[in-house]
Amino acid sequence: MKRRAFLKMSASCAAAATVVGCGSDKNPVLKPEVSPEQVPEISKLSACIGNCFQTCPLRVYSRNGIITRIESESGGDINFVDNWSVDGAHHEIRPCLKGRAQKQKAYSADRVKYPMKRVGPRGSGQYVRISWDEAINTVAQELSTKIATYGAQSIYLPVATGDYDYQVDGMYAAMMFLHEITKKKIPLYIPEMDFTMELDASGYLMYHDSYSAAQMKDAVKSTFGWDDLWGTGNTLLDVKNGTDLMICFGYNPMESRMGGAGSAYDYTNLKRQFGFKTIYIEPRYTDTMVVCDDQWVPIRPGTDAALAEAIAYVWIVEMDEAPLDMAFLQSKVYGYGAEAAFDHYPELPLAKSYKGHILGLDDGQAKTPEWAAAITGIPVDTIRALASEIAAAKTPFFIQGWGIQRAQNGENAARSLFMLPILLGKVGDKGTNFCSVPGAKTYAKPIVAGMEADSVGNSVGSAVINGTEFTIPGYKWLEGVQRPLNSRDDGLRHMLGEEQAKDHDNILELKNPIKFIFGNACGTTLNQTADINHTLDILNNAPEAQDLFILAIDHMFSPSAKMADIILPCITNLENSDIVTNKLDHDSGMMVYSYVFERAIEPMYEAKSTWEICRLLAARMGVEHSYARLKTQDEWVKWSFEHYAKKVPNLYNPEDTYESVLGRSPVRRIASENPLFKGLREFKYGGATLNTPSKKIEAYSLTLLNRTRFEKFEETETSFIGKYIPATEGAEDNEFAAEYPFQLISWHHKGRVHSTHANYPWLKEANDQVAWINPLDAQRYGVVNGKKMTLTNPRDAKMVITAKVTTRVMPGVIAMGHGAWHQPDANGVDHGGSVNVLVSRKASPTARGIPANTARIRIVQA
Ligand SMILES: Nc1nc2c(c(=O)[nH]1)N[C@H]1C(S)=C(S)[C@@H](COP(=O)(O)OP(=O)(O)OC[C@H]3O[C@@H](n4cnc5c(=O)[nH]c(N)nc54)[C@H](O)[C@@H]3O)O[C@H]1N2
Ligand SMILES: Nc1nc2c(c(=O)[nH]1)N[C@H]1C(S)=C(S)[C@@H](COP(=O)(O)OP(=O)(O)OC[C@H]3O[C@@H](n4cnc5c(=O)[nH]c(N)nc54)[C@H](O)[C@@H]3O)O[C@H]1N2
Ligand code: SF4
Ligand SMILES: [Mo]
Repeated sequence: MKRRAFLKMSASCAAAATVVGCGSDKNPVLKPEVSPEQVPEISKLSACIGNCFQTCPLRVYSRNGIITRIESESGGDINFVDNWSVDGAHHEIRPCLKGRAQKQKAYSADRVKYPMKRVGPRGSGQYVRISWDEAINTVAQELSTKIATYGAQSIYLPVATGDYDYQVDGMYAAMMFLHEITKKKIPLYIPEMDFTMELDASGYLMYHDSYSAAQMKDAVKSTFGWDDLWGTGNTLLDVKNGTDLMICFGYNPMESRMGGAGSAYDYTNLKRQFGFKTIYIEPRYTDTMVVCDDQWVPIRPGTDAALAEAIAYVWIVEMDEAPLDMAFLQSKVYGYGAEAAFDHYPELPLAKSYKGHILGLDDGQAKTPEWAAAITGIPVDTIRALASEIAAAKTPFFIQGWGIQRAQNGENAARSLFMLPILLGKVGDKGTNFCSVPGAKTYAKPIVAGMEADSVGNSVGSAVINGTEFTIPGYKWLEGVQRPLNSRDDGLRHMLGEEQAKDHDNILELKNPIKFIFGNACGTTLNQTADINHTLDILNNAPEAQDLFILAIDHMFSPSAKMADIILPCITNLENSDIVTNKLDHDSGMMVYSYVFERAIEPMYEAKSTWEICRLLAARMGVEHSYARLKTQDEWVKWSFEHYAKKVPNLYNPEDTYESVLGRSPVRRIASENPLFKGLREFKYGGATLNTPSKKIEAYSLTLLNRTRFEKFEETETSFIGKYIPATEGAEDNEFAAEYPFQLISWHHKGRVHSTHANYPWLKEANDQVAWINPLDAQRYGVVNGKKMTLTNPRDAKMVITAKVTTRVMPGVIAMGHGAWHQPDANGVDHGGSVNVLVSRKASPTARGIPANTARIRIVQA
């Protein structure tokens, strides 16, 4: 945008601003004192912070304090040569369009400029400006009152990923602060020593599973006994060890790992070099297929498990178990067939085993390709051909993205897909993968403002700050607002584990509903949670929500921020400084990198960092000393760098200091193998065992069986073997299928990271929010490409959205990118294309995760 146009826009916002955050024309920050042309352009190294996790460096140019342009970082580490890309020495961590468009983030008309107080219903966007003093006093007062009245457990830190990459600031600052105001000692009795020790814990409520991969994490635990998902997938680089076939279920790195150091780059390069074939099983023809196509097998959403079972049927029955690794199944897998009793576990008859289910001994239905064809929409011949092709592969690399598990029967589907490599015994071997997202060992969040986490990459909340006493499945928060959650029905957990539940009739229950939501960088209070209309209704009208207080710390007046009672203006990454380490094993590709980034521009308006906001709250509540521990935010960044550098000696040079690395290009190294994946090899060929009750891979999950002692699962939806279970509002839901003929799915779109970046005009122009519909369906329902159509679901929620008529989506499915901002009209009809308006609400059975890809809809005829 031209500068003049920008100033004009600021002014017009000011004229319109009664209740929203557009600034007044008194804004001092944006008015340069000399003409911009007289001042030389300078550049600073910033970082793209958020939940895409690739944390690309941004080279930000500015003149007189105002950003002129953002480019990729082209310097650095010339000695770094990767050994997988064609031009390895030049492998740069290039930002995608979202990174480069962030000038429009800094100067967005949607920015929150001052502390704001809500004066209308939640979601209405009616706010008035208040002072920082009033805001801090009110929030501190609310926190104190809620803790005194309802207990610390009523303070909830929700799934909120907008500033995930910060090391010192952001979510970690919020956790540090909440810890300080709710910390407690938890007694742990050690019977062997007849001794009770005291553990440090946080008293506020947090989540143990997020919106990303709760069902997958549950599936991994149920099958392999791993407590976490991170550290489990094989590196893509391992394809050089002979991978001859890649089988991808719902895997689209070209959009969801699209940065210069993301797996999209690795994958395309490896494919070019090693030439393995890929089969993609997907309802859509994705951007990844556009670039790296071999074979697309369209599948109805939520039915991958049925395909997996039919492939297993062909291998077991039609090929007489020939492709199976029987020695492996017998010695390393529990429950492929019948099993003898052991410990207190009863005998497992054939009918209840995996094989028994495939044969139909349990339900009278053999899982033939004919059976699966009717469910999946994949022709019988294709299923048989897939089964033989996969069986013939020597080194198959199975990948499963997370779109499949982010569904109402997601954990069953994920486990069912794990069975393909397990049956073939292709587990832990070089060049294979066990049907998960590929990953690599990167450096974890090693230092969080003075607290050390472990080196593998603990998930948020488990180890970063000692652990919170109680955690809930992240998706359950809205029910948590309505009633106190418990361990039996809701999966509430205690930091000491399930044994704690025994004391209270096998139930652990919170004392009160959630009364305070600390929404820092949070979109899950509305836009990112299933069934937006329901969320609005509960938060506005439920009796229990009347004294609920929601705080938003955000830089945008996003739809979710507008649920808050008070919104505090946060600086953007461009106004902040922190240390970057690419951390989660699957999100960035096979490169490890780190850098310390500078403030590219000064903080704008009255915005402050989350760290600073928490410091003010801490001061008001008398815990500033223990929160800040005599350091400023920048001093903690410095401290973190120094401790990080010492901890990871191969990354930085010994002579590097904070001062010398601040603003310097990233250091880069090649990532190594994931530890848990490596563990699978030791499990297969060495004496290592798994942390499951049988100490083996569990085709029949005793882990899950054990959980039934403490938790209540819906019987019809839960299975101890990974199998296809029809979902409510899923592919086969006949109650809805006739009237709501389409299944709706969403994907993680290149134009946004969830609802973040959704409002920059450049990005909107480049990525029109449209709904994909197949030409056959369009013709049948009179839908015209580029014209609006109205979609509705069984709860009568409605969305008006532009149709994109394309063969890239299979018939019977409508698909759109997730994360577009909710824009309801006066009748509550969404015009923003925010998919969660239409998504179903019912949580998945055992992980209790979001059913994001489970929805039935119809097109409302004009
Ligand atoms: N650009 C961008 N990148 C991102 C994000 C973002 O918002 N934008 N988000 C980040 C985060 S937090 C996460 S958790 C990851 C998410 O990573 P994923 O969960 O893997 O990404 P999705 O796009 O949700 O799903 C992957 C693919 O699964 C397909 N799919 C959906 N349902 C089914 C099904 O039933 N069967 C099959 N076979 N395929 C199905 C979708 O069409 C999609 O192409 O991405 C990360 N990266
Ligand atoms: N239907 C459907 N729903 C989904 C998904 C799906 O695939 N389909 N995916 C799910 C997944 S995997 C995830 S992880 C969740 C993600 O959902 P969220 O974690 O809620 O992510 P965002 O929607 O990006 O919300 C982040 C908020 O933080 C703000 N923000 C961005 N950067 C900063 C910052 O630096 N500081 C502060 N203070 N605020 C900032 C943004 O303006 C925004 O309001 O969505 C889930 N919801
Ligand atoms: S959104 Fe992700 S890939 Fe794009 S610039 Fe930011 S960190 Fe890099
Ligand atoms: Mo996610």
